[in-house]
Amino acid sequence: MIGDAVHCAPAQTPASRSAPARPPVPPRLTPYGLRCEHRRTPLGVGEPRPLLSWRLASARAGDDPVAYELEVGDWSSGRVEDPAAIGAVYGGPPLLPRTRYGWRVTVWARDGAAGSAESWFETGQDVWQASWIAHDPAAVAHMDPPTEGEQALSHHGLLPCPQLRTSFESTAGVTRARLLISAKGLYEARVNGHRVGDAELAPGWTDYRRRIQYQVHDVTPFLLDGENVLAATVADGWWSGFTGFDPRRPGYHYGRFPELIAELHLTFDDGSTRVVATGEGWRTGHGRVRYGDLLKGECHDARAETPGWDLPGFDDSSWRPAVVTGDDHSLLVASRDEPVRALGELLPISTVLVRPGVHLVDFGQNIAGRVRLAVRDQEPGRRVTVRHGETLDGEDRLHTANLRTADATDVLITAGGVEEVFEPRFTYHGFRYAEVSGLDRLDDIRAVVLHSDTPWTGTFDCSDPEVNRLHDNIGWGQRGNFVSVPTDCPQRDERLGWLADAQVFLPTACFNADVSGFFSKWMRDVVDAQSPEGGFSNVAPLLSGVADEGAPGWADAGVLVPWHLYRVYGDDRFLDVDSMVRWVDFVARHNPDLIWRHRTGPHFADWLAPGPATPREVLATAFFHRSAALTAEAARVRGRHGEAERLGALADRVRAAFVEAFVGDGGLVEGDTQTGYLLALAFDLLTPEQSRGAAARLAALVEESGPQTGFLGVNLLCPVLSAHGRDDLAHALLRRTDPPSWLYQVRHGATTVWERWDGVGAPSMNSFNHYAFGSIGEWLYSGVAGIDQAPGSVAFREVVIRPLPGDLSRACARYESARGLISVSWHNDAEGFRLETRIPPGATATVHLPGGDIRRVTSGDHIFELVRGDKA
Ligand code: RAM
Repeated sequence: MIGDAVHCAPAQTPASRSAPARPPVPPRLTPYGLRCEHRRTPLGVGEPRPLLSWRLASARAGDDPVAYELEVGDWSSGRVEDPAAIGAVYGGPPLLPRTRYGWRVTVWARDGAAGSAESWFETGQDVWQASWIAHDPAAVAHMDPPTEGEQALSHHGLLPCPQLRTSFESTAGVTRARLLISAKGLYEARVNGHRVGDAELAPGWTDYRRRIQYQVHDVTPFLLDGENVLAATVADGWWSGFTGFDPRRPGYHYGRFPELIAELHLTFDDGSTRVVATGEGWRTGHGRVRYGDLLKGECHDARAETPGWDLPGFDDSSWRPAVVTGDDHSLLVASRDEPVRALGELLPISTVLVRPGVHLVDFGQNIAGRVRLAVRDQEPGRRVTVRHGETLDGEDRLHTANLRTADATDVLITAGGVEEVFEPRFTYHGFRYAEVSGLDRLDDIRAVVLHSDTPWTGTFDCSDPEVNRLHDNIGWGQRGNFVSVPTDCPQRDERLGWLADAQVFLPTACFNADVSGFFSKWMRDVVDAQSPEGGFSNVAPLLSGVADEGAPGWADAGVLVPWHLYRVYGDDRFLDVDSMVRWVDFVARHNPDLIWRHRTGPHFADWLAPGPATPREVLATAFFHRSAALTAEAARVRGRHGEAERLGALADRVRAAFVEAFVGDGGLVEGDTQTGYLLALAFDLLTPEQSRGAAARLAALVEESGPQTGFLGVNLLCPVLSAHGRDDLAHALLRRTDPPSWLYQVRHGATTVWERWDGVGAPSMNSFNHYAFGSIGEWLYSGVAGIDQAPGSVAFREVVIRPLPGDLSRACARYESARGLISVSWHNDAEGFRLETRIPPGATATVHLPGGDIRRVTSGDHIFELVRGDKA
């Protein structure tokens, strides 16, 4: 008997606030999941001609769209015959600033039936009137003698977090209030005592020397008749705090002290308007946050609390005037991404008193975030310390050697009283364990999960619980490392936007979550970091002290990432052809014989490969070819045919140079390493005959020693093996439990993916939450479950369903693609194979059944059964 199809469970943690609940499948063709610039109902859209997009659903098979109409305010696109469309760029008159636009999309099916859906967005502004303000840092020493608690702390020269406030009179009848706000540093804003918005670590990280994002918040419900207060606390953040591994600060990376800029726009019921802006007249003082730093941690002295400071009636006469630091608005841009948010909470799985007054708490999951705890009935002045670690030394001590100089220590000095709740606001840590000292009793503690809000789009489940745990670990690694920028790791003094890590993990990330907005912002960071000569960097945002000339496979992310985003989301504006061309021309200019030897930056080679080293020029030249070929494709898509031809020809010449220099008889690639073969095969550098030889040699190497790749080959291992007919080997790798392997980590208690295959390395270079090796996640969806798209397809218009069961008995995956839901659920046993799949409207699919049977299907639900054995 073949069992019923199993339906994948929804994602296990609330991974987004910006995602609506999935609607039931409508009986007829209907658009849903409407987005403006890849975000749901965004406030503060900066794009003059925003992209408006939608997904499609229908309960009827073959209920495909033929045309759409977009209406925005009074403008209409008219009926546009385009069966492929899932979005269009606004084409009406210039949009007004700070204005809400309702929009509607109508989609017609083949039989003339129409379905429509509505949404809205609000524009931001280009013209500002506010000034940047700050607490005068020179005055801090005089005004705030260190408290007792601070003296006991080593706080690395970090200063108290300034509170800034202004009050203003208003009348009743505010119909609309919008706060446009940003900071050099981090801000948390308040209106009449209410916390504004739910963004954490806002305004996020960019290279602040080039671009500073602002956010817009709806604060209409908070306005009062009479006196009102607009207030904010600011912290150093990435701007002037400890950032990355170079501890020089302040003033080394970006700035010296935090600054705030804000405009509160009020609209009254009589149509009049008023703006309250940062500038002269603001007051500033300090409160409970004695310092807040991303790496060192945060210290609150609850005795220094200034009750009511964010409410009307507070006497701020002892506060100082805020200093106006400038009027330059040229770097302010509207946010392109959803902010970091608190998107889940974990209760401890164990709390143990390990020494008097010291509790060790295990949250059971390695995350990025922070701890919130309640402190009851304490005398004033008690010091409660929370330290964080990913693993333990022995049974009862945090392992902190891998944090390097990130103290990851939060401190509360209690004020006394019935109950105090402590949660830091301007820091985050990578941890599974917390050590809390200073309390005899610990009964209310949780871990708050923070990450950039990227709506979760993928679920995967199969018959091997260890593979499922691996999939979960990959997802947790994604959450913990998508914190404003895609970071390498969330725990140590690094947390940088390394380009290769992002490049190899991106295809996995795109299945797990809708990362279009997140990467639309980060690609701006990547282009901001491009050198005047055209070189992409190693990290983005750029900061001082990190070699900025990009290495092969790192810098190439400037081409590989936008190309993949275009293919997944169908938005060709990801293809910034100018920046891509400048990159390829840069490499070509410095390497006239087309072997990439010069200007390779710090050439990280195949980073952390356990096996024999892949020759550097093999790696580099393979990436050179890949970047040239994809840039040619991108130019073609954007109608830049001259560039397309020129770079296509260059790519051909690089391929020829590669083969000439590095490929021997039978497809042997110089160095004879797994990554050498993987790159040559995946990047299409070989003739069919050479490919056969190379694939056979790759398979032999994998059989001999398991995975031997570092960061630059790991994402290709299983996809290339299965593309060359060795899904048996790909499965063997997936299920392998000896080191190096993915399940070795799972068997050894991993809850995220480790920096090193075996978790063994110099303590200072041994992160337990590094997603690069988690890039096998893509193949769980595209290989094991079998959801992929055809080579020339964009936004899953031509779906490929090709499950690779191996010896698993079942798997299922659901993927909310840019076009709509794609799902697969299959069972495999001695008696037969049964597959259920859903294809979204507007797509067709090729279904590859085990045994070689290939079927073409329309959109809709389909079931296939292969009966084996006696029943055949
Ligand atoms: C390490 C980072 C990152 C890697 C670079 C080369 O320090 O952790 O993962 O891309 O170096």
